[in-house]
Amino acid sequence: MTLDLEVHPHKRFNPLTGEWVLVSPHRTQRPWQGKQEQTESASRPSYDPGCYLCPGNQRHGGQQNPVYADTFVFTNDFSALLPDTPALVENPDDLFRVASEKGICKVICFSPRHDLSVPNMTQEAVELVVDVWKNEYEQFLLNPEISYVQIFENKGAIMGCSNPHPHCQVWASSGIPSIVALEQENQRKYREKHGVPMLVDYLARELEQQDRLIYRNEEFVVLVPFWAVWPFETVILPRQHCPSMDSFTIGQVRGFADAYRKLTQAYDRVFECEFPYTAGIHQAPATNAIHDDWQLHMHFYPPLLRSATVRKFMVGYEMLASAQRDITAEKAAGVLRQAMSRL
Ligand code: H2U
Ligand code: ZN
Repeated sequence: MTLDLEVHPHKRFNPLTGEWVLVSPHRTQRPWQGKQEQTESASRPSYDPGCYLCPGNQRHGGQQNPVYADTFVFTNDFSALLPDTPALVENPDDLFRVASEKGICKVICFSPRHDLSVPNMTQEAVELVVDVWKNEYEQFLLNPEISYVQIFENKGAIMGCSNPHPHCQVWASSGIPSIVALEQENQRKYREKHGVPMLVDYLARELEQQDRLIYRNEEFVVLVPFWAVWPFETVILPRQHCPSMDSFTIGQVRGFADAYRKLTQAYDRVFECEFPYTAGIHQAPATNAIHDDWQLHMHFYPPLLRSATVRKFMVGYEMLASAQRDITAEKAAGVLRQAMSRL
């Protein structure tokens, strides 16, 4: 008997992180009597007087938002990283190690409209968001205190999003965060061994195999990674080698915005709800060194599994032993392609 990836339990390797995920395709049949999530009400006012992100409103810190017309960027009033943290000579203690970390945290409002989210914003409006991301990355590139810029979006209360007003966060830090450092080291090793950036090779192979592809335009491809952990996890990958956003052409800004919109539109169709996720861009450190090992990409980690109200829990085996998934990446890609065809 040969191993059938659609039938038999198996492990898949994530070359970016060096971790394995256990895939158990036979397990989706099990009954579910556990937690049902609340579905979020889709109808919201276009302006909410109680929202701290709406134009003209006051934030918790006492600051007042301008009456902005498209995007709006401000320094997070409750920043996790601060620019003036004192330096520390790292002690050599293997058990109680401490390091200083400086940084700047910002919030980016995508639109003045409280009721919108990326899938129902216009292409032009999402392009402005991508332009802001590019601009933020470029500004931090000039700041010698900053090494890495993490752009991320928490969408939906289930993912810890504090407010439905469309927004994302930027945390720029003096150090390289752990997951990014891991991806960096694995991309470095891959290019050293094969002479080509890992994700450039990977996309070429996915374009040949086709079974995990969801969407493509001239500049970007959306797919379910072979090693996906979350049920409907996806990644947006550039077709060209592109370590970071500062080199984005107008065509890439347009293509990235299009891929981001189409993917989130398809997500909303899967269970006919506002599909929650955490998404974020991984890219080269914001320093002037050459980062040719890097290929920029955007991860989407949505928690829903069976319906708008039943999520995947990362508990038990996942917390103690290894990540695990029930539906295969290929099945998930099929569902997402189906949803994409209904747009
Ligand atoms: P999340 O929805 O992803 O939590 O992002 C909202 C951020 O907005 C959060 O980090 C900040 C919170 O600190 N915030 C302000 O900066 N000012 C406010 O008045 C409220 C929330
Ligand atoms: Zn609002």
